Amino acid sequence: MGAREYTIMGRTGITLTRFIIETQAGHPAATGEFSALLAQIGLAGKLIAHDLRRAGLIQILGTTGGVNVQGEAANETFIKVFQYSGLVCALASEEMEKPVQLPENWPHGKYMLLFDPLDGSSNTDVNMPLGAIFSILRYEGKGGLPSAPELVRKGTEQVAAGYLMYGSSTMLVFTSGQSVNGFTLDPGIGEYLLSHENIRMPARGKVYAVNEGNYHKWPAGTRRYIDHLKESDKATGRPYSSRYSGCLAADVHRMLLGGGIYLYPGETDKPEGKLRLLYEANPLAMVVEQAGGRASTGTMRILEVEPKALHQRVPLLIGSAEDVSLAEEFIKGKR
Ligand code: AFP
Repeated sequence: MGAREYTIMGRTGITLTRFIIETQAGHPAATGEFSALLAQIGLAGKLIAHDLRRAGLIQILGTTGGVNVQGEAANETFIKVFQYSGLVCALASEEMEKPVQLPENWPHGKYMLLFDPLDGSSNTDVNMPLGAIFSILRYEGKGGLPSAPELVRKGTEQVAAGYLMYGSSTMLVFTSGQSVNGFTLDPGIGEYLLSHENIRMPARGKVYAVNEGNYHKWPAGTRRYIDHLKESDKATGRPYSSRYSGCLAADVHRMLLGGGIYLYPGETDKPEGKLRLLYEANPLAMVVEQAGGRASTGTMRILEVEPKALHQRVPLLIGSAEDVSLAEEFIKGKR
């Protein structure tokens, strides 16, 4: 049976481990490296979720807190899980200016992992959802470890991407380019169970997510689009509802399941917006596209943006295909 013919049907409730084994069985040429990498991401998620459950107790227990202490801890967890795993040849974090120095005389795999270890970190203090976002690329170089510029690759070159979400449950959602599947951690048994199989986004939603406090800094087209969503029109389901958590992964997760649009546009004082192309926009764009949605800068597909730097920022519109297309029309001045 060829890889293309192999699909997992009706498997809700199976463990992540079994899902990985079965998916790998559909790819006879697979070495198992990729499967192990996904399993390790699941492990990082469990360790971070465990830490976050205690975050609210940190002050009570007198543990020293600092700026973004949970973000640094989550970053350390990712590094510990992968640095000596032998599964990656590069590791780069949104939290660190340069890629992690991997041990030279140690086995390494062919994958490069880029991650945002704690997305929405300021939500920690107020017990709101948090996330982590990851992008996986394959290194085609001949031996040795890739240099930092070799990690700067277009979104279309990603082989897999996904996010972890720490909300009322911990979830792992990812795609390796064929479908998007979501797993929910059962804390009782410490296993991720397939809870959202082959996620497909509605073509349109009824919800928008944006930091509206920045309204007066947005380009005119973006302002007009948001004004449009607030108008009343039964035929097009307006006004839309507004929901914004301050955690990109959580907001995109909402759109993935129920439809709608998330925006972080460019602003007068930061024309490229806030979000990072390689750590946030590209991986979420891959997930959303695989679920039938779209991700755009306002004028072009996110996955086709030619990156120039590891920490480059980009304006982001992401969500249901028809919502993103309409937003683009406003931004391009066609409406
Ligand atoms: P942090 O991870 O630094 O807290 O930033 C979170 C984030 O990148 C994304 O998750 C949010 O959607 C966005 O920033 C929130 O930014 P604003 O506070 O400017 O709305």
